[in-house]
Amino acid sequence: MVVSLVATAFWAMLPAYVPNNAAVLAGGGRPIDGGRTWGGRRVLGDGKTWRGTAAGTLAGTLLAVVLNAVGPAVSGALGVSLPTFPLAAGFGLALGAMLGDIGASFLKRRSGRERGAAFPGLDQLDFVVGALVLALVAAPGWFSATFTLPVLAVVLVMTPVLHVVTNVGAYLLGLKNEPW
Ligand code: CTP
Ligand code: K
Ligand code: MG
Repeated sequence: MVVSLVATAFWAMLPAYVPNNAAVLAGGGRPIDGGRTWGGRRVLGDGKTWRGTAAGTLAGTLLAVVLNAVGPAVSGALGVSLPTFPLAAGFGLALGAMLGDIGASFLKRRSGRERGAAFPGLDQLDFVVGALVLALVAAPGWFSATFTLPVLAVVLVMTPVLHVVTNVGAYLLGLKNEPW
């Protein structure tokens, strides 16, 4: 029961977990805000680029396709029934994760935080909220069948933990400038 809940939550959120990490690897080039400022501060900052956003969205969407291919084998091995992703669901999770992160940068700049500054709470959940909202809009039937209340609860507890672990890991590997 618990194994099945955690496995389902993790699997269903994988297309939302990967985009931020793909963006770190692929980031660079033109910032989305084109350098524009608002109220004396950057709208988003140099940390939100077109390339990173496109790469992250593509990576998450492609991962959903791969998960669909290997899902039956993994489901069988674990003895649980893992969700499959309609294309709209994978794309919604991936793009939503990127948009949530971009929205958080917008709020960080408005509150005077420079690029790379931490915003505890927001940093760990921005992309989850974005991913869930866009998945709900893009694939409402799939969303309600997959994200039952217990699965949602596991997602909200598990994601911040995974986020901290992966970001500290990326920092230690020299891939990220800050451990958050
Ligand atoms: N990145 C990107 N495009 C995005 C998200 C991330 O290019 N949409 C890349 C950038 O190189 C960024 C790095 O991934 O610097 C780390 O992402 P993140 O921690 O989200 O950005 P920060 O640089 O910390 O900027 P912010 O304070 O705005 O979050
Ligand atoms: K971030
Ligand atoms: Mg950061």
